Amino acid sequence: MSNEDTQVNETQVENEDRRKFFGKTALLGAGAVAAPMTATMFASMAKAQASEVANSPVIHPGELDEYYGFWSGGHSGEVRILGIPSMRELMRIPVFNTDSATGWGLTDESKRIKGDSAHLHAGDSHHPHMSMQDGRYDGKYVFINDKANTRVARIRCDVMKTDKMLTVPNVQAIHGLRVQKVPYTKYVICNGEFEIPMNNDGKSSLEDVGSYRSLFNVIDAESMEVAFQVMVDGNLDNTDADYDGKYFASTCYNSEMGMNLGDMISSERDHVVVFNLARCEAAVKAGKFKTYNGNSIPVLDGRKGSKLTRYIPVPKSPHGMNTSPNGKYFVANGKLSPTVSVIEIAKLDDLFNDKIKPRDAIVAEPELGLGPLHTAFDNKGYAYTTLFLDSQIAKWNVEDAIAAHNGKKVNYIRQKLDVHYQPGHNHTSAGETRDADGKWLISLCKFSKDRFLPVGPLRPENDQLIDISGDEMKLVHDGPTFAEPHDCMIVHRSKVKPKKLWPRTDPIFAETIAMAKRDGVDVYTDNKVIRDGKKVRVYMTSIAPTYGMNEFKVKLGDEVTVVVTNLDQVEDVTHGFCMTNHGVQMEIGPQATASITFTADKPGVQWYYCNWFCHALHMEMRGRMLVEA
Ligand code: CUK
Ligand code: CUA
Repeated sequence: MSNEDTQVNETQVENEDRRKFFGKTALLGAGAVAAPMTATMFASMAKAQASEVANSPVIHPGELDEYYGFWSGGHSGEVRILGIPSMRELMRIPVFNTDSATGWGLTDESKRIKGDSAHLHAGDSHHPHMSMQDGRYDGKYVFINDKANTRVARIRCDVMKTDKMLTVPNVQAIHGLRVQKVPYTKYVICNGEFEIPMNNDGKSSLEDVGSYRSLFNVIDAESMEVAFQVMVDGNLDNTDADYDGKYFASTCYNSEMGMNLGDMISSERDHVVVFNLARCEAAVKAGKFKTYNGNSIPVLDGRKGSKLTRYIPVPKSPHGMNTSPNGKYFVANGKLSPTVSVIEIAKLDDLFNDKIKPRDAIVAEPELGLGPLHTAFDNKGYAYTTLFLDSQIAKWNVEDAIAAHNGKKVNYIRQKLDVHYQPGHNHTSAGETRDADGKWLISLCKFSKDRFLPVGPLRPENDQLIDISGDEMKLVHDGPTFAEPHDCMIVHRSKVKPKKLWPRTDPIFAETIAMAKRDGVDVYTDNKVIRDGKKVRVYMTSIAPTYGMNEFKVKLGDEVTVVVTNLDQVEDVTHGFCMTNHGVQMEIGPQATASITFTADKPGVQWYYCNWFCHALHMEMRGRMLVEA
């Protein structure tokens, strides 16, 4: 018996088992009888199984995923980490929301990070994007916008916690957000979507919509301060950066500056604004800017006719903006137009030097289907565009689309795959970097309808995993998610190196430890109560399964700050601190210090307990706050 025969026979055994299963189902269903399998059918099935092994979404128990997926949590305000391709949710990173499990938004450390917006408990996160070195993820930070409250936050990927947050002045509703890719992420770029009067102080005319402006924002990635802003014509939607460190491009969907739907979509064309980074930086240096609203942020004038920007007309109401990973093209997605507009980045120098007209930078405008919103890329010259209205993803060849634009008779569309349903963003593995590998595509579908068990009028979204390693896209997984992933990105696991324990010198709680020092407390050895007028600071350690302090006494009405330092050195041993009936709870990771402040407004015995299961005696890990009236 030849090797091949053996293989076929083994496959045959497997397939015969499967056939019984399928056969029975089929019989129950439609009374159909399974056709006998031929040797060719077996061989092709074996081949199909082999190719599935090469790019399999199946991650067996105990196995690890190849990629980290960073997911926007939409109006939940958070960011989530998924394993790809299993689509298992690995972690949630609270950002703009308040989180009961970790105490994000409740602890003193998180309030310090949230800064002037610490009192806000809601957010709308859309676009998570990782910092880069030379067009490749560097594993350092993930940045995310908050459309609802005009914020940008930074997540530190060594601990997967938010460490900076900024409310962006002079604008309203930060929407599109990306990072500078080359030479490195010096800047985070983002769009102020909703146009408002400059000096929005209620003193100038609110009716004069001609004075409303939308600004492009350039934020220093390290300091998380606004480096400068650029005033534009029209309002801005999505954005992306090139691979040369020269240009940023944003879509504009309301060049009319309409204040209602009819007016917003009245003209046939809107535009893409291209920003020239070197010229903008030079203008800031030369002091060619104005300031508004009483702050000192340089605002450059990039309206039509400016040297800093160029306006490329495209069919009306474009939405997504995506740079191809070979660095050649910006793709603006049509939304109301069935087309996408392909801008050749190499032509932008000539455009800025007035050697060509804006529309000359467009090298293709392929018609893909209804409602193109976002485009992702592989490493083989293919683009994948979500069609919101058609509920499909169109796979198309970029160079063929350019050839067609030049009059050649070629079909640039390779395949349309049904997705379920109404996709917004999509994303390929490492597809927004030079490392695009053409293995996986995610389609973030806004509606799941019939794809899952019904759970009431509110349904989950459906994040679908598609294998793009072969010639044809293959849908391999339906993933229900809660409100509402707008965007995601997929990072190879080799790029991310999270810590197992907190460094005791971590800046996230450095101020808390400094406070302890001022109180003469060593948080690693001491368990002490410090009274400071009506303020009481309670310092305690924790080591499974006990706190360093079993009881402490305060007076009714005291402002109590509890500082817990987790001395456990075993990875994954996180403790919690919960004061019953006070809305007080937080996470204390191994070797971390965390603090929370509340008013002791209930007399008598108030138990505190550990709410992260840490030990066989976890239930016993508790103590009493004795509140004297
Ligand atoms: S947006 Cu939501 S589907 Cu905020 Cu990037 Cu396009
Ligand atoms: Cu410590 Cu549970």
